[in-house]
Amino acid sequence: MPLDKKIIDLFVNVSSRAALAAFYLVGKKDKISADKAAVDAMRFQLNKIEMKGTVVIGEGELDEAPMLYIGEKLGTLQGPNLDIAVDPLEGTNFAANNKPGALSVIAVAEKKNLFNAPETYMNKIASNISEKNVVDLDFTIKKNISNLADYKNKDPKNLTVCILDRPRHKKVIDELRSMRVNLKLISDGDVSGALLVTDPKYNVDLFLGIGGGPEGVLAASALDAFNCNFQGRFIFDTDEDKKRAKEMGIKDIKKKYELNEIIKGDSIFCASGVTSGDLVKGISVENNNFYSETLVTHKSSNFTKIIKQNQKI
Ligand code: VTB
Repeated sequence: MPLDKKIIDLFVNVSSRAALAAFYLVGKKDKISADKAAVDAMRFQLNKIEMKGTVVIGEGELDEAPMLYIGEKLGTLQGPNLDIAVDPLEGTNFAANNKPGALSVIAVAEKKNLFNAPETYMNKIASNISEKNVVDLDFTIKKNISNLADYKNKDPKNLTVCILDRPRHKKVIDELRSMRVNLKLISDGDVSGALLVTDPKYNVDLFLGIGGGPEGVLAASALDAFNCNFQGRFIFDTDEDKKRAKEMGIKDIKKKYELNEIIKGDSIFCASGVTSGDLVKGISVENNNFYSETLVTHKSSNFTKIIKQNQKI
């Protein structure tokens, strides 16, 4: 059953109020407080919504975190049964250091339709090509780039790949450089990194690399509404990770997840800017009002839009 379009505004309110709360701590060099402010605001707003909500992706696992933990029940406990994924402050470093790109992010789907992701790393690939077998997580970098170049009828030197700037990506980055591919190296924030493939105006043809698993699921929720492609494979390095995967019901820990295995059915995704970045502008406050920008998607109504609001604090 599709999610009622009327509830979109409620979730835009959740992410924009969380962004406002984090905004007050932008540039304070205190990512923990900024994150906590966003968590508290998100939780407060979510609890006002008429729904039986369950956090499937949150700030911590089970009893680890006091707030917005996986399994936490939210809302008035009347109304639709919803699964909720949150990243109240995606890019805590950006907020702490007053750098572009901090976001408050939430994704919502009907119960059992949003993947319950463990807090491990995930190897990801995203593009705006919905056909299979053009780019694939299991192809070599070379094959992905040459397929993409053929598909887009572009020279590899005119393709741009977005990837987190991490030592673990050295080999991939070196390979891309040797093919003269343009790089967009990001220091954090791989939810927005993945979303740069959604519109040619961002000039990113492919997103790839290893980042947070929860961030992968959040990005996939939005990419689904843009009819883009995403694949991800969790990385379970330690015995503890493997144990946790088992507890979460993941049988094949090497499985490559397709987009429609991560997010099913209808969904709503909202990402509000805390600081201005590629996707949306950050919060600004004037007198008793605040201005926010939120990237919103609603899968079933093909809705993908940046909602700009000016409202009372
Ligand atoms: C990414 C990014 C996050 O963590 O998932 C990244 O989206 C991955 O972890 O903003 P490492 O920093 O350990 O590489 C963040 O940068 C921070 O949560």
